Amino acid sequence: MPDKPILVPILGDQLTRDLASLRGRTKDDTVILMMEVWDEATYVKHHKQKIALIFSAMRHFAAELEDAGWTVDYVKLTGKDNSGNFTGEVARAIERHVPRAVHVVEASEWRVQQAIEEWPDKFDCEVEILPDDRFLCSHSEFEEWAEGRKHLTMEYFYREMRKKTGLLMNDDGKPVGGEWNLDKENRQPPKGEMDAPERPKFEPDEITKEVIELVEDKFGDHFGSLERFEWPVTRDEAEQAADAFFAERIEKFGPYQDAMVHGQDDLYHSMLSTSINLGLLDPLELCQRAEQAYKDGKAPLNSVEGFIRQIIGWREYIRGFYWHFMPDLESRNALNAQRALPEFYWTGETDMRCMADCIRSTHENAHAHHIQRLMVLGNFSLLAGINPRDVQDWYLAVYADAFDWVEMPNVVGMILYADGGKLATKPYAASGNYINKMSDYCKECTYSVSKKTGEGACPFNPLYWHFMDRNRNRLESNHRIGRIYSTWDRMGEDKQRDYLESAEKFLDTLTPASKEWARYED
Ligand code: FAD
Ligand code: DLZ
Ligand code: SF4
Repeated sequence: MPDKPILVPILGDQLTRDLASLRGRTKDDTVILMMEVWDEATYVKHHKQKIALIFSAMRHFAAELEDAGWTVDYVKLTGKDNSGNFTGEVARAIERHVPRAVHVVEASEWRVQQAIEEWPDKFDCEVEILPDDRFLCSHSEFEEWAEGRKHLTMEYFYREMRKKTGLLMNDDGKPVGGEWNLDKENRQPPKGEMDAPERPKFEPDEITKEVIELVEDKFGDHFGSLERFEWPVTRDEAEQAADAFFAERIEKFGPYQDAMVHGQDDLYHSMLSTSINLGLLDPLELCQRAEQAYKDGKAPLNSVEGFIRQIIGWREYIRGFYWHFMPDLESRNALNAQRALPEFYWTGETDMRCMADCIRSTHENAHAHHIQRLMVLGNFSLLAGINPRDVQDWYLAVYADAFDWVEMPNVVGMILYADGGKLATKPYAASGNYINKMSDYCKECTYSVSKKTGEGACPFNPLYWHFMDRNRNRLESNHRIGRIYSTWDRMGEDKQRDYLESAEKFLDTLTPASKEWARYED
């Protein structure tokens, strides 16, 4: 080990060779510290695949660094005297290595960053906290953009990011194709048998197998199955996954972005979020590859623009939004939603075929695609008035790509409108019609999507009006939604009563989930 080195802690979602804290460092003067810690693995009861993915990717990354000649001090979960948290492990590493300074890249999550900010006072050596420049928009750039704006509309942020990166921009400063956003071309319902090619699946190697055993042993009661662990766990594998997406699926990614098909879990989605979030893939490089696919005539503009928008638009915006509104965001509940999360979110036991299929995919793959998260699971959570804390815990626990910074704005802002309309201009509320139009779920469902009320009616139908009615005071003045109340008023009292009673009857059947699914007891 080097004498008085620089200690570089690398967190589980910082698995990038070009990380700011490694850039410019020399191998003979640096000790890299990586820590598997109990507190991170248990602050919610993460899906088993999520823990296995993070530990396996961390172990592979440490091995790659060592092969490249770096000194890595890797603390395993079961390592002797593991203190169970980042601060405790950095303290122990300082004792072991007596570094002259600690260089760490800021955490992506508020909770962890709070702990890191205490390090300069806690430790008897210099601590330098570096910005995470893997994101394209810095905290100060986002603040500058947000300053003085009443609405933080993603679309305007996205245009700035297009200009900044030059992606899909003409020399005259106008967007390629003349329009910034081609979303209206990206809403095709599924057509017949969808022929989406299978994404590459990665067989667990020895490192992953060992981690899977560890997870079964220590976290056996967490939600999720480990039977199909197929995630890329190294940069090489993640690149193979990206290659396959750009070669085989990006062409139809755009048009079928919002489509849902029973049992077809990936469709044309990239399935790259875990690799991007862990740092195995660079978001800008992916967007440049997408742009190249367009230039080479291999993918249409609506697919490429749609993909780029998700990354430099939504992903960057969501991260900026999180830091702008934290820590208050976590406790926002603008619609005063108080219902407990229903048990079926964990068991999948429901007759609603759409919900059951999304929960099955979540259980099997630690993944569901965006429109399933938004318009099925999210829409139900909104309409049923489930409290934002329970919903946040669920989404944070069950998806392999879930980190506070990205899960929370999507849940609190996008699906629940619990931020009072800071992120979305209106709630994404929809009746069964939407799901029927965009999926093949309804045709074999126990419920009838065309039935509006009473026995056998699709629950989304009465729940939609129940939601509108109970939130009238909060939503009526919203010009994007106000017209809906004229339809409601024209229905007449009998019909309205039918809707409200049907909804109440359905809500009464929901069994609240035990809190132990999501969290350990204190
Ligand atoms: P694709 O459909 O191929 O999209 C490409 C990429 O765009 C994704 O990999 C992702 O990096 C980015 N992206 C797309 N939409 C969003 C978005 N709304 N916010 C941020 N990035 C986006 N994504 C996460 O990475 N982690 C989460 O914890 C997470 N929680 C979500 C919770 C809810 C309620 C909703 C509605 C969405 C959430 N998303 C989250 C966003 C999105 O659903 C996933 O990024 C996407 O499903 C991942 O699959 P994919 O890689 O195939 O994405
Ligand atoms: C999610 C997670 C888990 C399960 N375990 C670890 C871990 O043991 N060590 C680690 O460095 N990171 C882990 N993570 C990710 C962290 O919870 C957190 O999301 C990141 O540090 C970013 O703040
Ligand atoms: Fe879902 Fe309703 Fe369709 Fe059944 S009928 S699949 S509950 S939208």
